[in-house]
Amino acid sequence: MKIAIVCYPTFGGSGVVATELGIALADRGHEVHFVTYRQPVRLSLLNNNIYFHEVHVPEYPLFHYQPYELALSSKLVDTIKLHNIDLLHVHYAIPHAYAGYMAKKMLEEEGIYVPMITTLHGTDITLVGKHPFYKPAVTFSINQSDVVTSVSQNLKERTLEFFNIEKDIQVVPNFIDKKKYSNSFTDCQRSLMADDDEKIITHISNFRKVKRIPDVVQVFHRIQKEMPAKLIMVGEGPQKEVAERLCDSLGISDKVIFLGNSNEIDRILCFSDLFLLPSESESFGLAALEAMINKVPVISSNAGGIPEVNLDGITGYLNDVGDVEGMAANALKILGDDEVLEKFKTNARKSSERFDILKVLPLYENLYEEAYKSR
Ligand code: GMT
Repeated sequence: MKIAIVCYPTFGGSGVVATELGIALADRGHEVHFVTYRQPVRLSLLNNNIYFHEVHVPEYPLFHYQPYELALSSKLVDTIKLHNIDLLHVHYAIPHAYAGYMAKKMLEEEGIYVPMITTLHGTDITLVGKHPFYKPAVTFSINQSDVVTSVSQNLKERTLEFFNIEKDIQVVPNFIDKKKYSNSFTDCQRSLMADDDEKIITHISNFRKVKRIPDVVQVFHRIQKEMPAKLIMVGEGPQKEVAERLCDSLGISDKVIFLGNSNEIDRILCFSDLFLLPSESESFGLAALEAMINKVPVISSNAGGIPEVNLDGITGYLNDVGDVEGMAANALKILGDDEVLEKFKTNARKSSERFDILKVLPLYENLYEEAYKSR
């Protein structure tokens, strides 16, 4: 099939999922066209089934806000016509489903029918989408999609709760590619980050408020009182400075390493002993899954879809949002005994295989076929 994928090209989970999906589809022989404003961060174009079409938004002084949706829908129309695209898959409802719908309608005027799959990722529903300013347009564009998927059962339920949705929503979870990790765990180079006796605790995110970054620091603060440990903070975002200041005021700055955005997530996770994800809301928690495939147990909140990924007492522990005492106690339960740590590491890796791409990709492919047939 010839598939156009619209996504955010950034380090965020929805962009990562869309990019990895496109790469996997291309490996399976599909022709994949990414349409977005910058080359997605995890995309290398070394595959002759992958194309990238950049959306340009010319600056014009009359506009207080430059009209990205308009430029995107026009680019979609051109790309779909030029490359005879069979199907459009948009990731993150805002504004992609809206722009996709407009492109579909313009193409229909010319007798071209292209089905649209919309994948809901999380904050497009739970945070931004349900805001009254956006809600009517988001509801409309979800209902106008030919197929709607959500990345967890919890996100499906939240979507049905917040919006008046007439469409069936299919749950297609985030995924990892197990075969990429078969040779890992041999050369982790942990000595680059910590002394031999120190445990390494890691957090990776976009440092937005929803991630509850101060809780990460508070949990670590309690852990390092009981055992030698380092905290590695990976990512960039508005709460990074807050975290730096908090580390300073708690006197733990020398034990916390801020690495910024990184393309070497697996290398970092390879030498990590524990992953922290205390989010306020999280539709799935791709970062937790990436930790688990790298044999890293997860201490997380029980928000949103996280319990579908991190299994309490098996791959890590779940606590209520904000319960930093409980999270720290559970972290110490795992880290305090090497045998227990090893058991959790093994469980994390094994459990992550539920989300192997070989299981998830066919779910998308089946939906594509159904949508294509029903044109
Ligand atoms: O985590 C973020 O804030 C980034 C966000 C995104 O849209 O890129 O991630 C969302 O989509 C991911 C991929 O489906 C999910 O794994 C994340 O849980 C979800 N984030 C939230 O719901 C906060």
